[in-house]
Amino acid sequence: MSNIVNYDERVKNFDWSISEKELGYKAGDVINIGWYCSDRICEMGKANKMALLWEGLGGVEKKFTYNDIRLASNTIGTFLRSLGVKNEDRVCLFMDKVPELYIGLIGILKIGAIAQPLFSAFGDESLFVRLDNAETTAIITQKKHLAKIRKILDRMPYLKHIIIVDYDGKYPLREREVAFSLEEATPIEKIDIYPTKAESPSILHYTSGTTGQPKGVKHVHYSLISQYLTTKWVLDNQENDIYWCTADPGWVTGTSYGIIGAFSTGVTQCVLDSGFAAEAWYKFIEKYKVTVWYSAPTAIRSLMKAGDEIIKKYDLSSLRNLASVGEPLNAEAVVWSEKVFGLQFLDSYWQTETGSIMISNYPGMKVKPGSMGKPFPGITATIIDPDTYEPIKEEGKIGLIAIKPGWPSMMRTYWNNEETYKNKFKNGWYLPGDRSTIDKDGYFWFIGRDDDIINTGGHLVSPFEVESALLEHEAVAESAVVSKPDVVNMEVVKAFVTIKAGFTADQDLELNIMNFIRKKLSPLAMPQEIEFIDSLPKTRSGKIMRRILHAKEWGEEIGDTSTLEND
Ligand code: 6R9
Repeated sequence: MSNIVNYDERVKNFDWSISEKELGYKAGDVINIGWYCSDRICEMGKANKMALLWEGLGGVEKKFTYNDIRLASNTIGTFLRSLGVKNEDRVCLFMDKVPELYIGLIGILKIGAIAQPLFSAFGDESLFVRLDNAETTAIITQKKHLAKIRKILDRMPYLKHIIIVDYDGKYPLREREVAFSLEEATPIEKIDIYPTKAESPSILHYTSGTTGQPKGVKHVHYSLISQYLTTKWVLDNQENDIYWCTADPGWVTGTSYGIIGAFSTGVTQCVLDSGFAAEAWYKFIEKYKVTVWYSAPTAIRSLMKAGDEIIKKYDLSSLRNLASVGEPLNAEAVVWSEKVFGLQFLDSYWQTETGSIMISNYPGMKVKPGSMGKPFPGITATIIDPDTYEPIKEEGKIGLIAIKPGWPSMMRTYWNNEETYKNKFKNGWYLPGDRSTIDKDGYFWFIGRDDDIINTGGHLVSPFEVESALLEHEAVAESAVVSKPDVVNMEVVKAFVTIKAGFTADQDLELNIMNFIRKKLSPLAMPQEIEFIDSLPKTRSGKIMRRILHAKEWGEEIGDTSTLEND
């Protein structure tokens, strides 16, 4: 039987105290996610249960029991303390999906510091703006990412420690750099876990905004109450499951469900630290006998593209619950997964700010392929009119998704940006910035974002950030960045660029600019196409009208152009 048993019954009788009771937490108690993800599972008699089965490039394997996770996170926490890292200091995790990333996050939380996970493919500029905003004290990284940090080091006086987890002694360490090897360090049996309370900060996740630099989403230790219960009721993790969350902990899914949800429910999880390849993924599922699989539409579409034939080569019969997040999951993908795996992917909707799943499909509830499902028990969600901010009653009408604030894992603010945080609330509702319809049965159907943010393969990219970076290229005079359709990633980045005199708009320049952005920001933010044009469409007040360029890319009606400069 599934953990949720019956969705409608759970909605009727819901109280977050269900989760608090299961976790043995009472209001006012100390609550430390690091402890819940390791020590508590050991105290429940599962010290020798496998917690993490890790596989890296070339098939290298590492295995950690819950006791190993407990000791290793104590060791990392103690090491950070020995450097002088204190509670509420920001400690960035800037690594590929290596075990130190998973265990490091737990160690940071144990000492009451704030974990700041960042996607390791970020270039130096993406890294700098996020570390600078958070005034990060320490960064834990691998030697392969060191050059990016060294490049921006002079601009970061607050960054006191650069901790390298795989230092090999080949080149001398420079100022502020220090080596730490989990394998060589003496395991620490006991650590004084910092007595964090419900509202103590835990994680700072950066997400893209439409205007301005990325925003630091501040979460607190109480978020566990949501993350634990949603993991149980949506992903349905049970005692003997082998769970695979394909997300990178540089993004929120990888922490809320790849670390906190996984370890706090005491499941055995596996991690594949290599890029996407259909056969490698199927092989991984077969090898580890994955039962619960949380992935993303782009990956599912890539698997569909790879064809049904290769699936027959693998025994995937262990799979029993599949879920997806990050971008719209098309109906075809749900129908396809039922055909090839005998299971439908359960779509789930949420965002960095919400910290946990808000709207979802649930084991046992009827899935309408293409719909995101219904609000999680305890979550009041609706759609509201964009002008009046009043709930929409008419069936089929499009409105802004609106959620009643107050669930445990809601962000507490944007770091150093309370004003933008406040703007996310209207008429007593939290607005995630997405549009949807609701059908007569209460199912939500995603329509699109309510801003210019580009969702490429489930990753949000701010057009503003790409435009700012483009302006730093010597040949670029002006630029406008929009999305364009893509079969696998749904959307990719496209840049319209006007160039300065003396440069030639040719393929070499296009490649040169693409590479410039890839290195500076990330491969995700890199435009897949650059179109050189003579002038950008602007309003009479000089604002670039991305809307017109966007409509052109998507073959849509251009709409009202009465404010255009060159009519
Ligand atoms: C968890 C995560 C959040 C944005 C969100 C929305 C889009 C997420 C979706 C979805 C359609 C779904 N999104 N889940 N769109 N269907 N099931 O992805 O967080 O990186 O902050 O992105 O992604 O636009 O507002 P984050």
